[in-house]
Amino acid sequence: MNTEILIDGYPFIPYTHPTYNDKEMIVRSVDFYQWLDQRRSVRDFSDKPVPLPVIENILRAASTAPSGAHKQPWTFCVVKDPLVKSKIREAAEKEEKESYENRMSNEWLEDLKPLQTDWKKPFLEIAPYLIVVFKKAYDLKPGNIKRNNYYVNESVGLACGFLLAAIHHAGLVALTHTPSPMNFLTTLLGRPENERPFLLIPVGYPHENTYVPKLERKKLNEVMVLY
Ligand code: IYR
Repeated sequence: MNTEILIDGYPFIPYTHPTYNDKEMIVRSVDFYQWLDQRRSVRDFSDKPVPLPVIENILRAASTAPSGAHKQPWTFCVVKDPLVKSKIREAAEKEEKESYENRMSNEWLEDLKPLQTDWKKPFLEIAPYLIVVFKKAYDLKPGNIKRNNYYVNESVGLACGFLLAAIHHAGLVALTHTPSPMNFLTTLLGRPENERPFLLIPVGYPHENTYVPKLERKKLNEVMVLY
């Protein structure tokens, strides 16, 4: 049965979604929170291969995120090729070394101490995949016609949030890595002029015996204000 209607000439379809009673909602929301709370940024990866279809599904999930005017202003470059990964590592470490040694403030370095990070990024070669997320500042249509995108940072940030949740759901781990500046990714991956690097996300299994910093999450009363 075709339930599509036209509003001002534009197609609309009925929206159906399950609803739950209060008790069910409490249980579901607690379960979801507890599951998400187990996600951690991981820097020690195993080189164990991950099937490409898993990555493809994770990216399908990420790409369901809402975006300004539904422009979906993102490109996910999936890097599996060891040679490309090693070029990315080399370029990222060059920038990171400069950042750690000369660009980052003392306060910043102090803030990072609990995470014990440094300029060395072996995970960029060890993780089976690097997902390099690009934001599209604008769209390039055939004939080099430029079309605007809207709320690009918000949109791509949301897609990355979905992406991290999908990675966690698949039983894999990731790191939201931001080597700065990231322009080298545009050149190395030969991206078009309308794309800007947004995040570099290694994905894979955690290395066995991985430790992560013992972090406290803010309590609800520190992040929520009820009016
Ligand atoms: N980009 C650097 C530094 C860094 C910055 C922040 I803010 C972090 O939360 C973690 C690291 C790096 O990846 O090491």
